[in-house]
Amino acid sequence: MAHPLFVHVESRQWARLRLVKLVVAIVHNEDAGALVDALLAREYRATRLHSSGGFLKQSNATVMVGVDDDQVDLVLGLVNETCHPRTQIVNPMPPIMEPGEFFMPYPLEVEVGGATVFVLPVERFERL
Ligand code: 2BA
Repeated sequence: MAHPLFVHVESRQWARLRLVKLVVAIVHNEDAGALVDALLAREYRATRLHSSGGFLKQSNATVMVGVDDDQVDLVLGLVNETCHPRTQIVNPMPPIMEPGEFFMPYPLEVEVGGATVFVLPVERFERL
């Protein structure tokens, strides 16, 4: 019977199924370069996507890294070292006003990042 951690790849050849995770890190644009460089320096493979935040509607970066299970903490350590929290000022949208009403917009300060990270199980990982 097939072992759950092994897969039959060709006749009489069995390869160990690797337990792989996908680390998805949403980071500040200014930190993304340093994060990708740190990952590549340690020979991790990474993909950087251009993204934007739903709340601030400002550009940020999403970095995807496929790694073996036992490497996840090392990758999270690199995210922690390279991505720093910062505050950003948001100008709130004015509400719908009745005639004679007025709205005094107070800029709002929000803390963004260091990073928002999801770690997902990967069912199958192949480089063909
Ligand atoms: P944004 O959605 O543009 O959010 C930027 C920052 O604004 C957030 O920082 C948080 O401090 C604040 N914020 C977001 N939604 C808010 C709300 N409903 N009320 C008050 N303040 C709010 P972070 O939490 O560090 O998130 C940074 C970026 O990470 C987000 O940019 C978004 O692109 C992503 N993100 C955060 N949480 C997520 C989640 N649960 N799912 C998917 N993406 C997420």
